[in-house]
Amino acid sequence: MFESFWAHGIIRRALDQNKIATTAINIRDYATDRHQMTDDRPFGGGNGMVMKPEPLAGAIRAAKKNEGAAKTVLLTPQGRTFDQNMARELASGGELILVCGRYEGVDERICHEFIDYEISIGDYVLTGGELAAMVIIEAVTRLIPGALGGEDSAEKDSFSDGLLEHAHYTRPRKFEGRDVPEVLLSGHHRDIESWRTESSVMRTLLKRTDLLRSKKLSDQEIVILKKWYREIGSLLNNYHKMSEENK
Ligand code: 4FV
Repeated sequence: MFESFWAHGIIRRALDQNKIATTAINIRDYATDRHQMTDDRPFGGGNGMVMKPEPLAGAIRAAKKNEGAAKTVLLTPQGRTFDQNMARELASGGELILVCGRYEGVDERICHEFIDYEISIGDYVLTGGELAAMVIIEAVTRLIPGALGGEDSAEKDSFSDGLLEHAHYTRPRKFEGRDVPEVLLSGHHRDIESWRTESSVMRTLLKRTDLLRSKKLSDQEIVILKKWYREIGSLLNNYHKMSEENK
């Protein structure tokens, strides 16, 4: 899974530019029994299998041998939910050993003795931690300066300033009868910038109000929200006045 993942796109470019280095370690190579078992039945009964501690301990120790200071991360629904802030934290940190579980999960003693962080990519259950690890590698790599190359900067991404990104338009100017907002064709960069800020604020208000609640609003964002607050206020007043008149 990982070889194909990092053979393409920005991960491939970041590897070629030595912005990142990646290694995949096969936990089964550290299985200690002749059947190379990496999972076994849960103590206490129940369905599903649990990852055995010995192969995991062996694999993590091997990884740590190469990257002494690396932090070990277990991908698990039990973990702190991954987001752009955490991606920024990890992008400015050192090496990461991403431990990808399978089956029902890993023996708890591995969590106690070998895991520094538990990270979840969301409240749903995957078959393995691999996809979650890839999500983290992708989101973190995009934040490494130069990893995205000149044409694109992660700075303008959604969540980069705690807001959703503004609406995007490209050619043709008219698509199936639908136009592009005039301001974007005007060449007035300041007008375009304020249109985009308003687009971000309103999309965030409509789609992710929670983000606005947890964000320190800029003066410009407050002006935009107050404008719409007044707009909605006068709409409601007119509505009430009309309903009164119709009584
Ligand atoms: C998961 C998540 C996740 C749980 C059991 C792997 C699976 C299996 N990892 N965010 N959500 N992991 O569902 O990170 O071992």
